[in-house]
Amino acid sequence: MAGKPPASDPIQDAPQVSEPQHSAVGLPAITHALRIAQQQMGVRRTALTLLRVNQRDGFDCPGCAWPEPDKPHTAEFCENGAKAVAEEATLRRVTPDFFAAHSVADLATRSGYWLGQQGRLTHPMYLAEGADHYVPVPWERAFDIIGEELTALDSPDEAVFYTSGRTSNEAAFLYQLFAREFGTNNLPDCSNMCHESSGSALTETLGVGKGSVLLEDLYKADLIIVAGQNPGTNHPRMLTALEKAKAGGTKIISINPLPEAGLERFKNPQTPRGLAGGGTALTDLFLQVRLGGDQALFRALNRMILATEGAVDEEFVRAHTHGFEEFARVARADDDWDETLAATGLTRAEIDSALEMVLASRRTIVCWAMGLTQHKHSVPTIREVVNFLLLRGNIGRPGAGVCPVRGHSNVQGDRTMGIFERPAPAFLDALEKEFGFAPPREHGLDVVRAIRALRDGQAKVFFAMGGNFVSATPDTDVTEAAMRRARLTVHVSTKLNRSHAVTGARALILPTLGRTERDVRGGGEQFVTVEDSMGMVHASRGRLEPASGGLLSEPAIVARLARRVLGARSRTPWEEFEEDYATIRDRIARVIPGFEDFNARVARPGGFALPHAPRDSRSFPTATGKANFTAAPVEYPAVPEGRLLLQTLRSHDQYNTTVYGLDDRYRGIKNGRRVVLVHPDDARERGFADGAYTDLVSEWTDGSERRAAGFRVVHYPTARGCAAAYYPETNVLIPLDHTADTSNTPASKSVVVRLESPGQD
Ligand SMILES: Nc1nc2c(c(=O)[nH]1)N[C@H]1C(S)=C(S)[C@@H](COP(=O)(O)OP(=O)(O)OC[C@H]3O[C@@H](n4cnc5c(=O)[nH]c(N)nc54)[C@H](O)[C@@H]3O)O[C@H]1N2
Ligand SMILES: Nc1nc2c(c(=O)[nH]1)N[C@H]1C(S)=C(S)[C@@H](COP(=O)(O)OP(=O)(O)OC[C@H]3O[C@@H](n4cnc5c(=O)[nH]c(N)nc54)[C@H](O)[C@@H]3O)O[C@H]1N2
Ligand SMILES: [Mo]
Repeated sequence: MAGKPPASDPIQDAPQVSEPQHSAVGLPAITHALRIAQQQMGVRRTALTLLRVNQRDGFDCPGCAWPEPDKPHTAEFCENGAKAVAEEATLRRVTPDFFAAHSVADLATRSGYWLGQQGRLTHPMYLAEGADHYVPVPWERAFDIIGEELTALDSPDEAVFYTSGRTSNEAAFLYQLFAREFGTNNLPDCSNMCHESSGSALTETLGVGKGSVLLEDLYKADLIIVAGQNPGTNHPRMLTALEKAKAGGTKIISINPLPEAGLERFKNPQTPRGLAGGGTALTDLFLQVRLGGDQALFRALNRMILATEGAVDEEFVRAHTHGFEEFARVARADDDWDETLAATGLTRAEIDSALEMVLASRRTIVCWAMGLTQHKHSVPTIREVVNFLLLRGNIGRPGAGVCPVRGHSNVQGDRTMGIFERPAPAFLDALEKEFGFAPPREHGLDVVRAIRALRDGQAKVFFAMGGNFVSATPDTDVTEAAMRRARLTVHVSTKLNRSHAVTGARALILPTLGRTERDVRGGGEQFVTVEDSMGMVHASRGRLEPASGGLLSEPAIVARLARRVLGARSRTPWEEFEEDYATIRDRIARVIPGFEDFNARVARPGGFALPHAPRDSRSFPTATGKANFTAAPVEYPAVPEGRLLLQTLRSHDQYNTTVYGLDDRYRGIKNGRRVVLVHPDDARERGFADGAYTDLVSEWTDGSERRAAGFRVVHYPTARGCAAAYYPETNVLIPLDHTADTSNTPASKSVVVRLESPGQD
């Protein structure tokens, strides 16, 4: 059964596998981070830069969206934050000479890892129609080219303006303002692929699409449930918070098909005990759920709570909620334990133990990430989590609430600033009043719909504020073909990535400043602001010299583009915005609730918290004016005989599509990414020994198949019937139409696949 990976494999994968680890961080993490950082930045710059991360006068870590504690530790960074910083603050450069030496066709054969390793972009670059190479282009000419193509469109809705979640509040606010003055709501963003399901579920049930807890709530909770999240890799500073909560007596349940090392045991690198000792055991109860089994699990807990005398917080339910009777009726009727156990893969005893902990807790928080949001039935799953919390009054009191843990460092802020293809009418009214133009009212395209529009020739200009659209999105072949149909593709980027090599007829790369860099405009030295996962807004100020004198900041790029494209028809003071970001914040303060007196409040150390009605006053701005119970039927993915359910996830050495290295230390994998983790019994049943090679073939309801070739099978203790492999390599397997109901998020965590020996058909 053994085979070799295909010779064309862009990364020379040679995975070596050892036992998965049972604890996270500690000294190896620091050594690993410093090694990567010093390779990119050298010793002096590494020390200077890392000391500024998440400090009050420093910059916001470009890694994850986990909040900063009130008094940051002098080294309030984590291994993966350090890698994110090193990736940006690298001393390597991609200059016009690099583009002269490498044609676009050449770049398209390179791996994402190789492209990212080349360094920071230094000059605006232009690929003319029919040309083989990007050539340097002056900024003003770049804006002219975009202006030409945008003006030539039949309708503003033929343009798409994508955002990735690192963009600051100031840049995001200007960007959506420009798109809407231009005439479209086509503002898809990475959130569409990320926490959109959380936003959809929470807006409908609680009236606010954001989390309802602050950092201090974690320390007050009796019970924290972490479902579908791997904080050891993706939100490492969350482990410090969990450790502190544990020290105060909090219990933790983790729900995951994989036993993730970080949740098992944490060795805090910022304490001597964590560095030298055995660390803290975090998880009290591990529920090894099947992929997509969470809705069934929470429904089972809910019906058991309903059946327990005195377990429901009746006063809260009466005073603050709507729809309880209908929900209780449906949940009580759902009493088929065989189905619950089949859907969850758990035993009755495990669910009983969870219930015991739930009933013993007066204050419960549920944290979640992509394991809950990227399934077909994600929205009803998260609504069931809300039902679970509402039943015992766990919304709007200290130590309790919903905690969707966001990904990109400012993805939540971008949405607050209006990066949304379906803006609320009140937001558009406020824009109209402030800026004196009539914003388009029709909904725009989200990520999946934008790809369809490009594919079908209905969208012709694609503009990206950051990100790596063709690698992050599903159905790689379809998406890349769609992108190649565009008239013009434009990327505002810090680093080279695959989206620069898969272009429309014409293409531009606009290099920009990163978080770590000094931003000096006509009005003096600027700072920007961001909002973390818990709705705290604070300033971020870079100190490093920019990677090149040729860079423009994101706000400056948008302002100049707007002047060129909108010309005299815009009454917005773009020039003033470009020179002094405080003037942008003054406008944000007038348009967006919660930002009153923005400039003064953000000047205070630590920033300020945005209001959150359910958290602050148990008031719920929903259609019913109350928190809504919902009663959806339980769903879980159907897996045909002999097939596995594949989740596509992150390794320890990557940031989304940016690959830092080829190791996934906690999972025992080294020097390779083309691996598929399969339960030993499932692998053996299919004739695959540990170390054998396989193709992954996904099967879709319309009978079509997609193939990702040459993966090494790793026998791994995942839940039965489930498999795991890294994204973005596996995005070729996910059909464009395989999305979550309501939120339209690609269902990247439930892909039906079969294993097939290479060469076998
Ligand atoms: N270092 C680093 N940090 C990051 C990122 C990164 O790539 N690298 N990405 C950032 C971004 S944008 C995001 S959105 C977050 C992502 O953070 P995570 O959501 O932690 O990222 P994933 O790797 O997708 O991991 C999904 C987790 O959910 C589990 N899971 C999968 N399916 C299910 C399920 O059906 N049920 C349950 N209960 N669990 C399931 C998986 O086993 C895994 O532990 O991290 C952010 N931070
Ligand atoms: N199969 C599968 N697909 C997924 C997921 C999954 O779990 N499985 N996860 C989804 C999720 S949660 C997300 S959030 C998306 C991520 O989708 P994106 O946000 O589009 O992708 P990233 O890989 O984070 O983008 C990396 C690029 O951003 C640019 N960049 C970095 N910093 C800056 C900056 O400060 N400014 C600018 N202008 N550019 C910058 C660099 O050029 C870099 O190459 O992927 C989604 N895709
Ligand atoms: Mo994300």
